[in-house]
Amino acid sequence: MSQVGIVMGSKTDLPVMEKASAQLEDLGIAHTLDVMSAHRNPAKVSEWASGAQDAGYRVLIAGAGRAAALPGVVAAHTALPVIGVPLLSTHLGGADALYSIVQMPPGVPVATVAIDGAKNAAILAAQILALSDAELAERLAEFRAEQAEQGMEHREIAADGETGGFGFQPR
Ligand code: C2R
Repeated sequence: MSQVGIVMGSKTDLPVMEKASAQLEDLGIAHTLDVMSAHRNPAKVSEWASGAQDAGYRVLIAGAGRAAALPGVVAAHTALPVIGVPLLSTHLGGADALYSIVQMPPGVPVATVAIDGAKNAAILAAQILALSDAELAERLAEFRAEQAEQGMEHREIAADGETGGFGFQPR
């Protein structure tokens, strides 16, 4: 049964939202990926979000660009935690979606990550699930340790002067 439901406002959002899917895959978390728009298919969004808890989902991730109503509309229809991903668009640089998603009225929260922050949305979803899943908590701890290890490798490469221009001096 899928624990995380990822939705996005358009199939044009897929290249970014796939990163959430890839991260969940890496952590071994069953999930679904779907396109639906609160503006274009409001009845579909309402039906999906209202039934999400009964369908077995534990956390929802909603990505949208421009006038990004989708994450808020999903949150309005469910008691599950909803993570919103504002997506970059050409005209307003993603600030349009960021403001639309982050400024939810009191009472209906959406946990908002960075513009195009689909990977972090997946990690945050995993951290929520890990509160009641010790094995997942262990995998997340390994992920963090590997990440820290890679950070140290980057510092060593930079110290050797082999970076070809990281643009910083390690302390
Ligand atoms: P198209 O590329 O399909 O024209 O969509 C989508 O997330 C996408 O980034 C352009 C942008 O419109 C966004 N969109 C929303 C919603 N539905 C579509 N923000 C919604 O319901 O919030």
